[in-house]
Amino acid sequence: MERITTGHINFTYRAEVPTRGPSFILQRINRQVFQKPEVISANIRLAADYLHKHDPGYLFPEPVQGVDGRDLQYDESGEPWRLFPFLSGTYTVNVATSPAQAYAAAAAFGRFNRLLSNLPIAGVGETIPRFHDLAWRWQQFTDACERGVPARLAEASPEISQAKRFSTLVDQYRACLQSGALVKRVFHNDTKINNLLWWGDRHEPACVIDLDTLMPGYFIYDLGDLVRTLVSPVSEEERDVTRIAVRDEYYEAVVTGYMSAMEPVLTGEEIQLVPFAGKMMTFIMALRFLSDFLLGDVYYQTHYAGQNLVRPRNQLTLLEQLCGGQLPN
Ligand code: GN1
Ligand code: MG
Repeated sequence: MERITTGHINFTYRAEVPTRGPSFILQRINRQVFQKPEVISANIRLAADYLHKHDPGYLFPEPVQGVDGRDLQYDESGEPWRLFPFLSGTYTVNVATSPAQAYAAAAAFGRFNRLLSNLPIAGVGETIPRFHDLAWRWQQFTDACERGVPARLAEASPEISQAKRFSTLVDQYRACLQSGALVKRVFHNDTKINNLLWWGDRHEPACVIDLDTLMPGYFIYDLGDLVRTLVSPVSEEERDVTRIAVRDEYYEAVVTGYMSAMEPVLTGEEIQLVPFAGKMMTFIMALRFLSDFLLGDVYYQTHYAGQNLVRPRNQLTLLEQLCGGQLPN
């Protein structure tokens, strides 16, 4: 069994069963993060049934059901595990290498959003409450600034000051919600580029994966995470901030790719908020990584000391560039 370490939350392995043919993706869900894993399963089931009915040809990776008909199995410590079929002939991408690839990725997530846009949200639970609520994440950040590990507060002092300079984005977020411009629909809520599989032969998107945060949300969350992870020539893990940039033609490709699928769904008021999406999601990730560093790495998996400070430093640099080197107004 081989561990796959690109995700920051769950524990994922590729499991080969030589005598049985296909391989599988075996995953232990992180119970600290997903306190109600059954909600994940129920949401995926609801979406799968909806897609089978309305778009039967759409490739949607569902977990394998056990003989008891359940897709979650608990081990003796009460940890939830599940199995996905491994889709052979596919690969993932961590950084976009052409505007055409960025367009295709954004269009694939846009299509996913469109196909689920009429799924009634009433039956869809929240797998992580207030997940992308920027006002709440700001509150968590200010709390972390008060009760964080003292040595870490000192070490991250430049990043803390840098983050505070973007607080007007929180006001803009609150204003967006209060205006009623955003329509709540079912979204993926984790559209980073490596949550998409590509066909190895055609180099086209195969399917969207990592459906743990499939739940009600706003389109700015999904478009914003696409912008955040597709426009820069380096990923959120890059330590050398001089390599971070907003590639204009990629930004254009992300927005047009996403809109090629979602424009018919979005209202005119929502379309006005397109420029806010990337800034909002880049800021929220900077705050979440930085808060986690301050609290002692309690949420995101890290593979070396200081990784949770590298990440917000990276995201704040990207955010500055998304704001054109200016503070947001
Ligand atoms: C986490 O599970 P993974 O690595 O795809 C996180 C996302 C972040 C992302 C940053 C449940 O996603 O919100 O955008 O890391 N998921 C959760 O890389 O917190
Ligand atoms: Mg993932």
